[in-house]
Amino acid sequence: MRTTVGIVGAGPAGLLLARLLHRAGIDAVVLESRDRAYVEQRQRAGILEQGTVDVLRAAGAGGRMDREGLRHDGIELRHAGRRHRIDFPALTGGRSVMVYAQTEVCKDLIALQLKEGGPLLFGAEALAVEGAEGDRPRVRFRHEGREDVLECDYVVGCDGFWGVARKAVPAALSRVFERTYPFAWLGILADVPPSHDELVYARHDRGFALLSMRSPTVSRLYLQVPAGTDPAAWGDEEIWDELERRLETTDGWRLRRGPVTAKSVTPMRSHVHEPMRHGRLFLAGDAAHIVPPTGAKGLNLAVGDVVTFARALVHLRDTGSAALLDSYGETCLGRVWQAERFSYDMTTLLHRDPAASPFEERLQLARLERFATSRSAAADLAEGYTGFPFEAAAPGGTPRP
Ligand code: RFL
Ligand code: PHB
Repeated sequence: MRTTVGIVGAGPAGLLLARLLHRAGIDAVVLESRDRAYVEQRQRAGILEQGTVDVLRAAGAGGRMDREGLRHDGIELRHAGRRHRIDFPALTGGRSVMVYAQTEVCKDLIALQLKEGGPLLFGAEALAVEGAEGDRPRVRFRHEGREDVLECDYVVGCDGFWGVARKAVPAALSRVFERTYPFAWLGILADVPPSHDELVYARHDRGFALLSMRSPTVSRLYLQVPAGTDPAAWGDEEIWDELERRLETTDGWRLRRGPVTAKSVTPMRSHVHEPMRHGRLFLAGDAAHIVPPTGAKGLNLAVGDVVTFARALVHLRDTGSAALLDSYGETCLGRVWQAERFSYDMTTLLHRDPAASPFEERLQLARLERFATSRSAAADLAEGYTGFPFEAAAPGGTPRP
């Protein structure tokens, strides 16, 4: 098999990249190790930044998102029983976010790819990326019990944190920047209308809690739990009781309970692999970087990476200049590190660190108080949450998608 761009992984990064390249008239083949149902059901992100929404629309993949997604103009911060709303449009000159689940983004992109795009092979596991330093990089993969080779001009590793693409960067050239946290998130999906019309991020002495949603009838909620917690150790009523305690306010707000339809535990990690490019291999999304979910940034970063790659390749085709491809890593990493900083700040602002000293706990409360009293502190949070514009990180004012 031969193609221009070999894409490893059909998560949001790989699927959107395939769509952007198809629209630009560039051939690509997507290899995905899991089956379609698994990829479409995997519960993950829920928040799309304004820039992500714009990119999906421009790629002709925004129809259902615009019909079913929920535009959110703010979030609520809670602590000590009090609530403080962060008003995004007022603080950012009109920006907002969209609640539209990653599962739905993936379903929409898969349907488009199968209908209009190039090959997307499910059950095709990449075994290794080879020859990245030369002109003809290859992906060795296994599909339907047979080993095969995909020959490419470029390979983009969109295969997530546990993928194989990153391993093709020689260890001597790789640098990893990492932090793990002593806590995780226990997440549930529940068939009950959300108890608030915007997301609620709560800091409590017993730990962090998040109220989110998937639709007007489905709630998504999270609890901070110790790292390594077994989700089966938590009964449904126990989860609701704990959510109620941590989300409680002094003004009579009530949490609605309903049947729990899914339960899982997500570890928390910050991780950046540099460089994001080695020869003709480019890393994108979780394959190159992980953020803790408190900032709702992971999917949006993946989108930023593949937009940068697609633009750079189109620029090369149209002008003969490889300048944008050469600056791919630098362009992406500027935005990645801003998102790492924001996600770290949100995480340390809202979680209860079992090792924190009383001094550090007082500082955490003082940081929270700032959002209620300082417009510039609130504006900084709103800017980070609604997203760092894709073009701001690009050298020389790169054109929009
Ligand atoms: P993915 O989604 O992990 O997709 C990688 C794909 O590659 C496949 N794969 C392979 N295919 C072929 N050969 C191999 N050898 C392969 N190895 C792996 C995998 O099967 C998979 O299909 O990475 P991608 O595309 O970079 O997308 C990243 C996002 O999924 C991730 O950053 C977000 O889900 C993170 N995240 C959130 N991001 C947000 O922007 N907003 C949020 O609100 C948000 N909430 C979350 C989150 C992640 C969470 N978890 C579970 C980690 C909430 C949670 C709880
Ligand atoms: C979600 O709805 O899954 C979600 C929302 C916001 C976050 C993380 C996850 O920060």
